[in-house]
Amino acid sequence: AFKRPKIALIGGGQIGGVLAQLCALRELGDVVMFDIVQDMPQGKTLDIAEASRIDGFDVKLSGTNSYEGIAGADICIVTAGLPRKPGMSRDDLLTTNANIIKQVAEGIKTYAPDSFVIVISNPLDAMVTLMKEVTGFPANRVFGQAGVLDSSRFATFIAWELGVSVKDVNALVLGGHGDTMVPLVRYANVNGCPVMELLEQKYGAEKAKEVMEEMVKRTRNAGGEVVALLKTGSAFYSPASAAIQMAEAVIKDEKRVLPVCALLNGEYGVKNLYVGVPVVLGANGVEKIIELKLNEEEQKMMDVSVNAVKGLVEDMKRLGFLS
Ligand code: A3D
Repeated sequence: AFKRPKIALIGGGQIGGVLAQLCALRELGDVVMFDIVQDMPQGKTLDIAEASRIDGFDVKLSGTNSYEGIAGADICIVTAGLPRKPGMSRDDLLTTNANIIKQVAEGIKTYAPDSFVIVISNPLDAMVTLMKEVTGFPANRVFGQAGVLDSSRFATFIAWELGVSVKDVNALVLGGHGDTMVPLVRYANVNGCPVMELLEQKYGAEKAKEVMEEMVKRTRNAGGEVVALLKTGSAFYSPASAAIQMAEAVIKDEKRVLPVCALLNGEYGVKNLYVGVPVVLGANGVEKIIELKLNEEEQKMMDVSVNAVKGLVEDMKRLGFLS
């Protein structure tokens, strides 16, 4: 018989709440929200469910404090863990969040052994690696959200700068989810028109370069910019939207081409490491990794970013989280 997809949200904080609401508004499936805080996920999902008549969605929403509640989930979206505070880097969260992700991974492995897992918790690349190791799931079923958001941020800044609709901007950010991420300037375009050419028309060649450099810098620091303004947490609307786009691609077998933190096996000269790259996302999760030909400068930036991820993985090994 047909059955509705079951979406488990592990972590019912700021991002978790928006995820639940977006799942409902888009009727992606039934939602169960897990959190360790007693009654909170039950309260949040009750609140969202009570808007169903108004918004016109019909899905089941429930909250739970025990992993049994996620039994049989088709897809798990993980936001459990602490967010950054002003002045913190994502890497500062490593030990605290690794302990949390270890527990979460055990819970998923036991109760949702056939699920796809999208990790959002930071430091992203390290937490996805740990999730993969503890669950032992195949790589096509364990991946991370970072690139969809980083790329959307880059596209937003380009749209603002050029005064064009953001709907027409395509921009791709590769690499790890940290200060060394790699916005691909050469491929950025407005409905097929190269962004650099448009910037040169507006400013001349020299100034165009400077303007692009500023946008690249802002993209790399975009998470920190929001943290500095919010003061009590980090971005949560946009990360939720990004993860929902990925979940939808899997649930509806869309074969979307999206930047995803995926396990590389030789692509981009990287073996056995989670890095952000464009992939085809469909009913089998990460169905294909797309390997772009990078020029020398891009490859150099990619190498720096890959080395930063390697450093994180080394730290996790030193701390005993990874073997
Ligand atoms: P927050 O609102 O604090 O929510 C985290 C939730 O996790 C809280 O409700 C906690 O109770 C819960 N939690 C803590 N320990 C456990 C546990 N052991 N099991 C289950 N739940 C637990 O944070 P948030 O929603 O703003 O952010 C969540 C994570 O996403 C953080 O690590 C952020 O750094 C990260 N984040 C990633 C991105 C990316 O693009 C990768 C963007 C923004 C935030």
